[in-house]
Amino acid sequence: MEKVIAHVDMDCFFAACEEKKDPSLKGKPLIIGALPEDCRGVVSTANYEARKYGVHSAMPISKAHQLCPSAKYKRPDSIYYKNMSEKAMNALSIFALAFEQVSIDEAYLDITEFSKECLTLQEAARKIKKEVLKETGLTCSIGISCSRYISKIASDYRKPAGTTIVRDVKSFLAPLKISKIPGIGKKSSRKLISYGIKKIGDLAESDTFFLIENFGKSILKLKEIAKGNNNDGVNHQERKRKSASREITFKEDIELESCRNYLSQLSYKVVEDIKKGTFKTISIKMRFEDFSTITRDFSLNYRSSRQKDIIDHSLQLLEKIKIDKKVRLLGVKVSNLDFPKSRQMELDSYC
Ligand code: TTP
Ligand code: MG
Repeated sequence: MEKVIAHVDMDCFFAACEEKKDPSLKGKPLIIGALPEDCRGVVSTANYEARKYGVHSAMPISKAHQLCPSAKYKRPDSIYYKNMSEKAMNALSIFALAFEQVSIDEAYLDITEFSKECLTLQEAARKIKKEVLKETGLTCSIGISCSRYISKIASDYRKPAGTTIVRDVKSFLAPLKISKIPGIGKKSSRKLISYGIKKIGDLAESDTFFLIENFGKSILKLKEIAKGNNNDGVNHQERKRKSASREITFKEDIELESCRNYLSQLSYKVVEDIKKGTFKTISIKMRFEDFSTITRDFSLNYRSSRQKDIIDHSLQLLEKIKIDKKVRLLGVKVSNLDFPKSRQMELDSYC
């Protein structure tokens, strides 16, 4: 492959984040979105156990409740998901010559150079997945091919935690349902099926004049994709890091006052992460024994890169917390980041 494009998509992202936050949710059906008592509203996502009952994204919550009344239902925690997304994207971007995040849980990576450092594309995928798992504790699925469209289709092919490498594009695509092509919505796919075009291979073989007459000229790009003639690359975005954070989940819940002993270790790692960067805002996060979570932050009126500032201010934030519960997780974050030109260039050349 001349150009190697990967599409990475996190597995049942919102549900996986909730399972990470509260591991007791694992292995049982979990539905994120509206709650059944809301009556209205839809499913944002469901974990794979709930999907076995037919529950899927955008389904009315009342229908989901009929199909799977025993599931746990949770409202989305957008701030937490954005934080996890940021961690996943940071982890992914180090492998990419060009990097393009396209939604909260998916990105395109041009890994042409990185793949040369690996013996096989399977090994490249393994390393990327391992890094994402290390940084987020979550799994993702990867599709790799010479084109963004094909890689997007491929990342969905073996979910969850799958890797699909496509070399012979035409024969990979031919047996897939027409709806698998990004850009073909429900309406178009129904119309194509009504003309007997059920599989991507059928579209590839369809008469061009017939297609234009019935679907307009824009279908021709999709026909070219169906024929395997597409090598669109990654639209590179500059990636400026917005925050850096480190957390510890304790093996056994600890007393609140014992948290102070971990600030030095956490802040050291945070400073390592941003290297020569500077920050203005320092935050701490605590999750208690009952899984309730709080965050507190403080903004300096100057830029700092010093570990001591993080320790001093997180200690002050800690001392103001008067909650009589044991602590399960402690996190330290710095945000409002800035990097000197050379460091930004280093980051940019990485991407
Ligand atoms: P997706 O990647 O489409 O779905 P997913 O990550 O939950 O599952 P998969 O393993 O199949 O990739 O979407 C990412 C997140 O976006 C998803 O976890 C929840 C949110 N989302 C909605 O809120 N509404 C929707 O209709 C969809 C499709 C997703
Ligand atoms: Mg996903």
